[in-house]
Amino acid sequence: MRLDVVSIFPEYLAPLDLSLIGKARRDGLLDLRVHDLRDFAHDRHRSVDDTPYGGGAGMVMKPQPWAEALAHVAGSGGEGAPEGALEGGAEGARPRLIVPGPGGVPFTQALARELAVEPWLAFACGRYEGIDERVYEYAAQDLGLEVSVVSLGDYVLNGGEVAVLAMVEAVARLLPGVIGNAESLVEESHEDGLLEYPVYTKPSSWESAPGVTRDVPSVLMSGDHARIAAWRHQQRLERTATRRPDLLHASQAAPGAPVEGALAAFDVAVASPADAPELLTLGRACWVTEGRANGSFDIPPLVESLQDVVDGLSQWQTWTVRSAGRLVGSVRGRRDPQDPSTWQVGRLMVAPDLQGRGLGRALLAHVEAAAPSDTTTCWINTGRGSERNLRTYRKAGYRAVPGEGAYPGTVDLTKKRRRASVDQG
Ligand code: JCQ
Repeated sequence: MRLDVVSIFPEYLAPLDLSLIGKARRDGLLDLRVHDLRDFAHDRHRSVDDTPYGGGAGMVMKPQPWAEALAHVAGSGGEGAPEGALEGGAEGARPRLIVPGPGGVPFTQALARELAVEPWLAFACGRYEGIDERVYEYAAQDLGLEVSVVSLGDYVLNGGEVAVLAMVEAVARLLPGVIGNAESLVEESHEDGLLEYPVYTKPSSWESAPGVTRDVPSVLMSGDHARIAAWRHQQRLERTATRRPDLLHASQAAPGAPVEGALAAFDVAVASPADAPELLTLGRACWVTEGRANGSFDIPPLVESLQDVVDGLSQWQTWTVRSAGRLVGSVRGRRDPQDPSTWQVGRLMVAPDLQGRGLGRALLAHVEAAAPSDTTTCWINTGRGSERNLRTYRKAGYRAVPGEGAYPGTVDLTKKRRRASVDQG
């Protein structure tokens, strides 16, 4: 992935040389380039700010240095990128522009996942009272960039640099290979809408002061894995209720998507790598029917490995549907890496014993509702012989694309999205 950062304090970004992010850069997984905005200010004092029209406190960042800096970054797609660092295809490539600011859309784990599948991101660090509004128009209209103002939270910083450090770390750690141990991405807060349970390590009895011992909760020493799982889940619920009651509302559990009628009786959550084994198993159970209907069992969900499922979770936004803890359905969506205007839907599955109750249709609506507002098309693929799926998709407004689908023996179906709103601050 390529990352460009423009700032008047390039030294502020020095921490990105450290730790796992620094290693990812040295390993060639991250091509991170920091630019000094003042290099694009040509007056004697290299000034980047001026007083606001209309009056008011403070200073505003001038349009000209920003326009030149962004044009310089956006026009540098072809050069210097190590092999594979810019998967988007060098020449016509354009970065997605992120401008940290208190007036932006919230930065969430879901947005981090969305950004992690982009080949190229550029960050513009504002200061003072902000950047002249015409810079945003210029970046979008003249440079052809998708511009998103993004907020870390409801507080004010002196500039965007610290926000960029946080966003780059949250995005880069999702890239394959940046965190060596894929297990580290398992069971994390904000992946399924609940805060994490408390953790303990040795010693089991710790003398925190002379004569004062603090013990690890005995359930964790019991070796009873079912009891441990139940205790941890209870801890997560209690913590979430105390610290983040806002997360307990259903609409927050699966960001961006209302839970459709048929799903109301089920628990819908964002999938985490901990769900991978069950997803693999449910996929096998569901796609055997497809294999039979299409005369071939050589189809991805039937032949993929557990690792493939884990990898899929970092490339796609995946949702799980559970009934009393049992995984009974799933679906996933992502921006088409080849065509960012398309929202790809995949692995739509419902446990065989619960099919025919509208769950599949509801899951389809759920993943469609999570499509980024700037995507114009929903895309799905199924076997030519999968008549039941084809009927469901037709009913949902999908039409077959003439010719062979993405895989031999399959058909692609697309549906135009109704444009909701534009997510620019
Ligand atoms: C980010 N929450 C707060 C400060 C101006 C774009 O112009 C400006 C940007 C900043 C930095 O961002 C924040 C922030 N998330 O303050 C001033």
